[in-house]
Amino acid sequence: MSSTHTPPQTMGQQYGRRSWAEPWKIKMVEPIHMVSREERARAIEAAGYNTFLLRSEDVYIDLLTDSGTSAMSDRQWAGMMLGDEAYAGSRNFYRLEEAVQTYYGYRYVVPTHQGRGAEHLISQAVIRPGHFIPGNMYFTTTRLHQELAGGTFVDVIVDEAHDPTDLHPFKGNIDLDKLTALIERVGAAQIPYVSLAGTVNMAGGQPVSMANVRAVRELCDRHGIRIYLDATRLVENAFFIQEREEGYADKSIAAILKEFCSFTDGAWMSAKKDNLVNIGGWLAVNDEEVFDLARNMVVIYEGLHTYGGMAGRDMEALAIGIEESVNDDHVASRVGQVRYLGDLLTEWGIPIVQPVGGHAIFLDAKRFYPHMPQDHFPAQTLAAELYLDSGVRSMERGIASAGRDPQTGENRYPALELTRLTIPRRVYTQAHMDVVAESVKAVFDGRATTRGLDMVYEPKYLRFFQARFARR
Ligand code: P61
Repeated sequence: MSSTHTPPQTMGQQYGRRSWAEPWKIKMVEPIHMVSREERARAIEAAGYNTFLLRSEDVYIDLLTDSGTSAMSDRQWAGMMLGDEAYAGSRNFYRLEEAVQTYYGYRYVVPTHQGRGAEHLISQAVIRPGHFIPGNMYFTTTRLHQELAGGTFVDVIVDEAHDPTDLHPFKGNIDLDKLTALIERVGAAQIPYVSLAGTVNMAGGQPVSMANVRAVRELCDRHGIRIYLDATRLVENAFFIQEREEGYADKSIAAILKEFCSFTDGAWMSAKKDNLVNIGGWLAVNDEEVFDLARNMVVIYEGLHTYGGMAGRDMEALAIGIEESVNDDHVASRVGQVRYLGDLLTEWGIPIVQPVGGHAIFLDAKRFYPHMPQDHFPAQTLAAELYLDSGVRSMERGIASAGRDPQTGENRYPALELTRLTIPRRVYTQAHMDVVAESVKAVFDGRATTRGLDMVYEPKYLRFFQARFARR
């Protein structure tokens, strides 16, 4: 890996033209269906106005998530044929282990079936009842695993992250004063690790700067606190560092990724995002004792420590996916496509989280529906309206996702009430983005008469996945 590097330029950039294109061509297609307005109305009502409960057959353009929805490359599909389905010691595991060590730089690797499997292992391995876990904004599954292990999550992200209009280039940064205040209040011994995510999903896919992770490392070193990273979308984070942080323009995504990881003690990964596979995950750490614990626990919850819930062929596709994911051209076009949609919506005056992040456009439902109280689920309503308008499926990221405080049982009222249009990697074209943009515009134009929802069924854990709603 060379230390300096000139990111490749598209034909458009080489000649100063406006055009750009994806760095791939399509070899296989999957038909998608247009559904009529009557069918959509029936489907969303049957789904209790929850887009997680729609059948994908009833969806036209699926922007529910970028998780497990990537198109694999021809090389990955070829790799699927090289699966070594041995129960123990599959050669594909060693390929995966080597890929994680090479590109992320950690010493020990434990495979898991997906991200939350790895969150479970790290949380159970190092959190004890009464512990506090500071982090740069919560993520639903991450926080729940920390709570189930007896910990309390404390948000220490910079204030700018909670303001969808603030243009700070690194809204995922940790606020060092907030972290210091927590250390002084509860004592370093009560903090097993800092939970650092790059990029920050719930904040709108916002990045963390290299300067910030370096400073967090220095602070944690002074207090003997570890840093564990949610590396799920760290490749996209590396792109923003390359683009925005001084001294990184001529460094490759791969070099930036590895440097970032070098400031942390380990990471958990939902490989279903950056790593370009439909299923998979891993936990990687430098500490032998933590590794030993996690490797022992993985056999209880996931599978033997050389497959962790994945088939051999899945691990092969993942090893190849890791390598492909750090390709500069790929990352630039991936974030570029998200930005293309964001720029259209911005031009049309539609309120979205700014700056546009790495994996999704987040519509600001509070400003979309200023007449709607948060208890009427504006972001959930907006997701239902978008589906109704065009069969585009999005996801609520607001009060339903935030859930209840485990101590008081009261609803949490997050500052951000967002509807996420999440772009799968290498799947949709610019024409699909145009359809989405026009649909958002149509829903925006009809916003004044839109009424909210009531929650009529509420599961105990991660309620947003299975909750049901009715029109008010
Ligand atoms: C997503 F509505 N994300 O964004 P797993 N860390 C991070 C994630 O984004 C993540 C996981 C850990 C999903 C799927 C999903 O509330 C939800 O492989 C930053 O999904 O187990 C997953 O990784 C967990 C959607 C998860 C949700 C939780 O769409």
